[in-house]
Order: sequence, then structure tokens, then C-alpha cells
Amino acid sequence: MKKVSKPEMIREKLACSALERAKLALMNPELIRKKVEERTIDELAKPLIAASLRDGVETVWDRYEQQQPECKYCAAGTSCARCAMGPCRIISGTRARGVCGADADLVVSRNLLDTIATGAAAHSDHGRDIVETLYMTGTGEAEGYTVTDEEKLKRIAAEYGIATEGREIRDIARELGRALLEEFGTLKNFLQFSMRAPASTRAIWEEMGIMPRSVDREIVESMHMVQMGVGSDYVNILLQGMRTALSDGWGGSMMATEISDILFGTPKVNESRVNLGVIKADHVNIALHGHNPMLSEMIVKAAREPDMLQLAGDVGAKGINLVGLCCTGNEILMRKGIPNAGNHFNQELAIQTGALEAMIVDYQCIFPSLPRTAACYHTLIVSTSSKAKMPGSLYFDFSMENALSTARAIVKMAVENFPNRLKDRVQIPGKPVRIVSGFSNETIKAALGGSFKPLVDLIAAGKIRGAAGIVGCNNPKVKHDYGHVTLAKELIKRNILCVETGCAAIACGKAGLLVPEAADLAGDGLGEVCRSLGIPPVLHMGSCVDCSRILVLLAELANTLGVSIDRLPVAGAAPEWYSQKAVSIGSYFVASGVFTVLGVMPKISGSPSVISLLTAGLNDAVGAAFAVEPDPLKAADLITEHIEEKRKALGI
Ligand code: BF8
Repeated sequence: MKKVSKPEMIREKLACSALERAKLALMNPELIRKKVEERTIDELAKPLIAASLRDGVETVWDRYEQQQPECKYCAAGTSCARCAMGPCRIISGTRARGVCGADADLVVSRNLLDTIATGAAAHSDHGRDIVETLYMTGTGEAEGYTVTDEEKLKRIAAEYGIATEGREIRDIARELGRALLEEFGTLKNFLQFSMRAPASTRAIWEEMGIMPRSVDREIVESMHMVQMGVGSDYVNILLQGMRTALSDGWGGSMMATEISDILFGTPKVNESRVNLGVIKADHVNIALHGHNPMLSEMIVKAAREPDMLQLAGDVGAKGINLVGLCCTGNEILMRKGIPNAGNHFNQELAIQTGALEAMIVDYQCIFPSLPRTAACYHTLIVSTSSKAKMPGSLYFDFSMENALSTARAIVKMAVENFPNRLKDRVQIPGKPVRIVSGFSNETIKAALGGSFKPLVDLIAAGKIRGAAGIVGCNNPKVKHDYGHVTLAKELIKRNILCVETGCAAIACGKAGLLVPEAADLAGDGLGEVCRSLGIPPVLHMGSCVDCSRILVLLAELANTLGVSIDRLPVAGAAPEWYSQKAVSIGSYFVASGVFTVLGVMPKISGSPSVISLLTAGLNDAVGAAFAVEPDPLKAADLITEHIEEKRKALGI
């Protein structure tokens, strides 16, 4: 364990963003009110955004405004900075080609392939970290980890042809970990988990040449294909995008989900609380932000140890309050019921409550600006991944071998920071709301009596018209949470069951849709089903890698009906997406046969050919395509229309 800097050193190096921005602080209350209303529908975020505007503490919305107007070539996907002959912008007329001769179709498709591969790499590298942890739990080298779900370990080992009868759990964990690590570069030219897809869906992949061969191979091949001079056929480039995305959904992400369940427990229905009101004035507050539960699970363990609780008492706190943010927040909410402080755009605001002793991060979706925000308060930003170092943070070299002892050191430091809290800056904006989560496929299946057949029957009978997966992020181009919440409310009203992950799930949780009582907001059929099962009409299925749970659910439904996934009355939506990971998710939804509506236009408008392929042509290839619709009410219409068409085609 290596600590590279001390809090005092950080403070000397960093200026509080408010000091630099004091001249930008807004004093006009009417202007502040207007801006706040434009930025979010999250009621507890509003007073903190107002305070940030008054005090000049910078947020994502301010930076977005400062970046306007955006470059129209970058927005259209027609700028290219890949090689040293450029940069180039593709402009109609004399500049219709870059220096190398690439036209708009090639530049746009190459940029999109790069985006998909980046997202697939992020999910899959997270998956590899988890799989390595399983392997090292098996060899006994990982500190603090155990196999929690032995039944799932054996079930997945059986999928890999690994004998389990009469063997030690650790031996099975080691062998399964090894087999999964090999999936990243497997020579067998398919991923074992892709065999979960219906044979008819796999036949489509084979026919289109997009069956993923291994995780690393698809990502590396994509990186090869975006090098200048490696082909110029935009269709071929986009099909590689689909294959790479499939290696994420049915590979890297699915491994992350399944092995996290084995190590930390398969989620079961639980009740907790959500929004910025989960932060407690009289407790040591520690926020866990990022993605990989390897770290957060160890922090949870350490924070519950008696000597840590004793230390908290000694510094004058009533206890240690852990709160989650973003997908790490979803991981520990699903499995441990740890309260969630919010989604992507709540991360800076959580610091602005002035009551966070530490924010512990690993990787992905962490604003590089957090140390600047934290410098205005007493909050320590603790980074923990060698892949994601952040100037201005305290870095702890977290690894499997030192996991629990590092977690203890971090928690201890956070507790000792409690007396440094600047009491006049504490502003906890209100009370949290209830949230019910933990809907893994295993839990849903058990609730349905051991099979998905009752769900298929409810869909066939028309009580539930179909299902929609609402996933993804926040983006300042959309009013915070408005896209997610409006779409989900509209769909449940139309008897369409919503399953959600990532920041979408947190948005709807904050809006009160993830409790059984929300059945009253659903249409008659869905409402009746939810009341009889005691479930919400919007089901929280986990973090973004847990979109792979949605794939497994789709495979189960399709296999029950004996059809390919593209024939199901289902759809996907990413109303507020921002991340490359979300592009990979959207692409593997579509490549798996799921019509998917995006609320934010991807950077493809510079190529009518690429738009046409993605929004129409893919229907002939994989039985599904994308649509782009910023208005969530119109998106609900598109989804409803699609679901009704699929029902008709199935004769239900
Ligand atoms: O992986 S939904 S903002 S936190 S990218 Fe990020 Fe988007 Fe949130 Fe989770 Ni997913």
C-alpha cells in the first residue's frame, strides 16, 4: 500500500474552484431560479445547484455552457485527428475528403467504431479485474474476498464444462477464474456466454459475420481498423462495431455481472433509500463512486468493523454512513442495500453538501474536476486504481492482495477527517425517498415460481404489453433525470414493464418509481400484476455492466417462446446517454435484436449513409435498428408502436 501525498499537500496545490470563479457567481435570484429549473428535475439537487451558482462553485452545467458553441464538425462526426497528416474536417465541396482521401462515411464510421471499442474496453477491463479476483480468491492470494454464492459458482462452472462434484469451492473458483480469463483471448472463436442466446439469434450473428470471437480480439481488431489506410468500407467498419459490442454484452460485461454475483452475492429484493438526503449531518459520510464492486465491497466490510465504529465515536460522530454514487452505488445498493446518493450529475453536488468526509473512487464516469470541487470543502478525494490516477486526490494503490487492509486505511483516514468539517458549509437539502432494488434474473425467476413462463403468459395475455430496458447516463444536453423519468412514467402507464440499470435506475428511484406503490401510476394490467407480486412497475436490475442481466432475461424469454430475440415485444432506450460505454450497450442491444431509442444524437449526422444504415439498414441485418428521439413522450410512442407491431407478428 502506497500513499503518495497528504491532504495538506493537496490543499496547497489546488485552488477551490469558487475562488477562481468568484467573479462568475450569480447574484440575481431570478436568474438562478431559472437556471436551476432548466438544469434538473431532482428536487434535492436544486438547492445545491442554486448554492453553486451563488457561490461560484463550478459544476458540469457551467462547464457545458462555457463550451458553447460546440464545433459543428466534431458534433457531426466529420472531424478526424487520427494521423499527423491532419487534423481534417470533412466539408462539402472542395474539402469533401480528408488529406488521406477519407470521405464523410468513412470518417464518421471510423469515429463510431472507436467509440464502441472504447466503451467495450471499459466494461470488459472491469470484467477482467473481477475475474482475476475470482481466480486469486481460488489461489488464496486475494485478501478479504470469499465466494458468497456457491450455487452460482457451480452453475457457471458447469456452463464451462468444469467438474464441481465433491470439489473444494476454492478449486472450482480457481479453475473457473482461469477459464474466464482465457475468454479474453480465446482461440475457440466464440464466447461461452454467447451460447446463452437463442440458436436463431446466433444464426443471425454467424450469417452477418458478427459472432464475437474473443473480447480482446474484437477490441484490438477495431483499433486496427481505425488506423488510416485499413479499408474504407463504412458498412464493414460498422459491422465490426456490432461484433465488438456483442463481445462486451455477452462477454466482458456478462463476466463482470456473473462473477460479481459469485463473489459478493446474487442480488435479492431489498429496500433502501436514495437521493442526496441519504447524507447524514451527525455521521462520518463516505461516498463510494465509480464502478467496480471489488473496492466498495471491501470498504463496506472495513466500515462495519468494531474498531472503526469506535473510532467514529471517538471523533464525535454517531457512526459511519456509507453512500453510493453512480454504478458502484448500484452494485452495493443491489447487494447490500447501501443507500444511494444519486447518479452521474449528483457527484459534484454530494461534495457540495459539505458533509462528505471522503469520496472514494475507482474508475469510469468520475469527473476529473472533483478535486477542485472538494478543495472548497474538507472532503478528501481518494483514488484507488492505477488505471485512474487523479492529480489532487489521495492515491491508495488498491489491489486484490491488499484489498482489506487498504480499505481499512482509507476508512480510518475518512473518519479522522470528521473534525475538519466546515460546519457553516454543511447543507443537506432534504430527506431521502424509499427505493426497492435487487431484481437479478434469479430473483425475478424465483418470484415467478421458478420459471419465466408466467411472465411470457402475462405478455401473451396482454396484461403486460411488453418490456423496455431504460439505461444510461445523464447529459447536460438533457434536463437532468427528465428523459429517464418521463419515459418510464409514460411506458408504465401504457402497461409496458420497465427494467432499468445505471443512472436511469437511480433517476427513477429518486422520482419514487422504484417502490411497489408506484403500481398506482401504471396502467390497469401492469398495475394489477405489480400489486399481486408486490413489485414496482420499474425494476432495478443493477449497474451498467448489469445490462447483461437484461440480455439474459431476453434470452430466457425468447427461448421460452422458441423465437429469436428480435421477435420479442421489447425495446431499449438511453434517453440521457453520454458515455462510450452507453454506445457499446446500445449497439449490443441492437445487434442482439432489440430496437433502441437514443435521446441524444450520436456524432453521425455528417453521414447520411451511416444514419440510414443504423436507423434502417440494420433491420435487414440483425432484425433491429436505432432511432433518435430527444422528446421522451415521442420516444414512448415509438416504443409502443414497435411493441404492438411485434405482438401482432407473434399473433398475440
Ligand atoms: O456505467 S449510466 S453515467 S455511471 S456510463 Fe456512467 Fe452512464 Fe451512469 Fe455507470 Ni453507465
